[in-house]
Amino acid sequence: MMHMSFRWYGPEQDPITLDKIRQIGGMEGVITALHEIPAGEVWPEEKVLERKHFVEKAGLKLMGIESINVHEDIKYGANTRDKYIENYIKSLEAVGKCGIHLVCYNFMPVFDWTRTDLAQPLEDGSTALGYNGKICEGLSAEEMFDYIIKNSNGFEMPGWELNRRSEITAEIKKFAGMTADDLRANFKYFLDAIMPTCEKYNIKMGVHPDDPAYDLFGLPRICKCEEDLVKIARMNSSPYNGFTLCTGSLGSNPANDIPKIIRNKEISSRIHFAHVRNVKHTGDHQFHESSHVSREGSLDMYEIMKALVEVGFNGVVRPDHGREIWGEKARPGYGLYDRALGATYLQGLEEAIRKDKGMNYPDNIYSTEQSLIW
Ligand code: DNO
Ligand code: MN
Repeated sequence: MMHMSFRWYGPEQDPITLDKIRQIGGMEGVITALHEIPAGEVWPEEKVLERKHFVEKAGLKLMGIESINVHEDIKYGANTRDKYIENYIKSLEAVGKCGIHLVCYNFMPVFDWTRTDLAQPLEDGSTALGYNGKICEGLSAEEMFDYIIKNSNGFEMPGWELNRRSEITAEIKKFAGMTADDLRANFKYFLDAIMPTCEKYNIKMGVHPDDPAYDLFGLPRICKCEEDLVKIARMNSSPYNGFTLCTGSLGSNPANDIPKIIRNKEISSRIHFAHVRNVKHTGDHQFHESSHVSREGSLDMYEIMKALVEVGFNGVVRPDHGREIWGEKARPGYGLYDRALGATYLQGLEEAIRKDKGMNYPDNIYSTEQSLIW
């Protein structure tokens, strides 16, 4: 069975407390990161251990890291990359020594995910993250910054922090002329360097898809579709080289058939982590996030969960972004309530699918027999 988790930004940065997360039905643990450590710097083992103990004291497990961010020089292939890769390896060692066996990361140049609206009002009175390509794809990145700042209710989107505005044009220019194949070569260089450490410490790496799953600001993107994922799988044959299957990110492009991607034999065995959420397409390069429920979005969550069960995915799963509901003022996409509803809905789907197939479904998530096998 899958193991349900919840993203948590840590004691200083997340207004949601662990005791609340602990009360979500079926919740086994959290996915977290040392967000205060900038990309490129080494994660101290004692800091990781401290976070792990903090989580465990609340009766939860620390089930994985999201993310150890990859320094831009590694993506760019700069001369300095070896130093940053060495630091990345040291961070992996720290995580591994603490008994954490899952790391989610991404290889998107310059940005993490991009949205044009962090609080798009929906008909039911909730708000959700939205994206309108007509706005974003007509603006320069600096103009986009100004647009987001005006429309984000004072919240920041990761990668779009105010203090990055002045450097963003220069960062994008650096990548000008880089092709997707150039970026792939840099990705392979990185994977080849880190895989021996992942094998030694049993750390499964799950690269997160680009979001939205198409090119932006002329930057190369290499994790957008089935073909891209297959290319990544072939870059390094280690089973530790794998994916964070994020249905909402891949699903931002209606051309992506998610159950088919999950069933692809070169991909399925490498799914190390699943982010399961729904999106509603409203036009070409236009969507907003929705509740996790199938009929509220454009993705069939039953088919997605069925595909995950059928390929034997028994790893860590989490609801991804949620709407803001019931008046909650939260970090955009990461409120408590809607993600909690998502987590129980996904468990309901999995339970029904497994029982219907006569597969076992443990009656106690804490029994050692059913605990996560790394
Ligand atoms: C969006 C989120 C991402 C993710 C990072 C991983 O779907 O899951 O922000 O955390 O891209 O590095
Ligand atoms: Mn995701």
